[in-house]
Amino acid sequence: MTTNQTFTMIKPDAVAKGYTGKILDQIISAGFRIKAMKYTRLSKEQAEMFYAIHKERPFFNDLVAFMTSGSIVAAILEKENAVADFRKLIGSTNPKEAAPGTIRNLFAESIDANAIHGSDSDENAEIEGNIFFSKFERF
Ligand code: IDP
Ligand code: MG
Repeated sequence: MTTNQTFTMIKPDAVAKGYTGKILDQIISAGFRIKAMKYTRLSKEQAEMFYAIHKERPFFNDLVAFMTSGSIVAAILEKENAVADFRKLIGSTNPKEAAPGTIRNLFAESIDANAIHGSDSDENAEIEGNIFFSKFERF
């Protein structure tokens, strides 16, 4: 099922550097509507649940430590073709490979501290959004 929604997190590196406003501006300018948004901090349990798919990867513990190191901004976004268009807007996982003008190209410095998350499928967008927002928090 295509919902035209995706889920994002502005990661602790970008929030700490004061890029939240600039990143939200890019997202809104690209035509995404904010359906829900929250400034919060992940618990270890939440970060481990969120990234469970990567738990066998060598960087898993570092990833959980990084994602719990500071505040994040979580949001559900809506647009036609949301998942694919948002992945394009944020650019490659490694900012060194991210296309010019993408959010990771502009605001990320390394493959681990890469400024922003974007869901990779409609199914994961639904699962990830549900970790952060109840149905009463989506507008
Ligand atoms: P994505 O965020 O572009 O979907 P994934 O492969 O799903 O990339 O990885 C999830 C997150 O794990 C990345 O955004 C990044 O923060 C971290 N990560 C991915 N690959 C590496 C790596 O090789 N070293 C350290 N961290 C990594
Ligand atoms: Mg991913």
